[in-house]
Amino acid sequence: MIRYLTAGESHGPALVGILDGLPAGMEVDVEAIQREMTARQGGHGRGGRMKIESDTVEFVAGLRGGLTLGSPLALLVRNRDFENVRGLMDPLTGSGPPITRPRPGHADYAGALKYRHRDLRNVLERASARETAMRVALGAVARQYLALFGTEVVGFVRQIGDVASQLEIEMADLVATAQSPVRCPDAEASARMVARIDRAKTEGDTLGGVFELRATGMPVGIGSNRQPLERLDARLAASLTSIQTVKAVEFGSGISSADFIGSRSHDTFERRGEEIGRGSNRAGGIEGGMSNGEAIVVRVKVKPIATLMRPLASVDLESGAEAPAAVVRSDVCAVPAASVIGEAMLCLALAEAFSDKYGGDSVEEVREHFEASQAGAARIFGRKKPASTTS
Ligand code: EPS
Repeated sequence: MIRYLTAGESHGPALVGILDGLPAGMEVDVEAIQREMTARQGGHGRGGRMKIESDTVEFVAGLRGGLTLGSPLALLVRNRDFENVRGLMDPLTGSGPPITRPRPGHADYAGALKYRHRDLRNVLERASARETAMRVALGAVARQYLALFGTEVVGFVRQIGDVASQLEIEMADLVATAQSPVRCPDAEASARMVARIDRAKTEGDTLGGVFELRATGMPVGIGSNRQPLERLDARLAASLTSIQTVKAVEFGSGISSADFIGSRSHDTFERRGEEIGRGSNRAGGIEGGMSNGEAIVVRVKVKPIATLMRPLASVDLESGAEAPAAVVRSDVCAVPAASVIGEAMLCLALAEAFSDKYGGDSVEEVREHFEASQAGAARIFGRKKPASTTS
């Protein structure tokens, strides 16, 4: 069983992550993890913090000579900004003037009441999306685990504010995505998104948007219909909505399928030689809470960041008087970064679900489970593997 935990405050000494349940003998490519960490830091619309940080992952347990030991993997990412704010955030001596005016849309208000914090900094430090640097590191390891068994995850930005790209997801090119300042492979839309972010910045406002994720090569039958929360779509939705600012996820043509009649909603079966294929992939690769062998396609909707340079109306929790919300350093738009985090969270959730079915103590053992299961299905259904319409 793969599981993980993270800890760390935005301006504390470091972010910490533990990834438990990976098999022994897996080669970890640290440079590949680093590339994803760097991608998360980028994107037009980021604020001043990313000029301070240079997120670097350090392994402190579970790895020897670049191979997993089968023991928990422990990772560390230091916050460079900690040295600049040591007086404020030192674990033993940190203190400072309290923040008391909650930002609408942020964790500030609910967190203050929940934990009985008089200083909103005690809430926002953990709520901050800074924590996602560790998620990306953990997700990058999960991606390497999935890749051993043929699953690949890609993501790109589909929309920023009211500027959308109509690009087909199958056409989303990895190189073009990486080259775009907003991780949108549609060059024309990408330029308009950059201009839209610049305008929002001038106006002291922020922007949300939409990113899209696609996982190919997932074998049939990952997830389960046995219990409600074992369903793969439930697990992926939980993982993706756990990302700060995410407000909605859609599998395949999920939202528009509510408008269709049944005969136009479902993906027909057809014979393709010895294999069984599908006429379309409106289900987004998941039926009955299980992967069906098609590409898993998820669209994720992100609200605008809650910290506005022209702050919204709020109430000072100390004095009780109406006052504008607190203004702290933030980003204008973090949708490009969110798409990198989304890939990581999809990898983590898929790796968890994959290991529930095929898990083992060593990579060899997982491979034996995986290959035996594939061979068993081929024997029973007389075909090698399902044909895919979308990969
Ligand atoms: C972030 C770090 C944060 C913010 C941003 C994302 O750093 P700081 O608060 O020091 O500027 O830039 O977080 C938020 C938008 C938020 O609401 O907390 C990061 O590492 O991604």
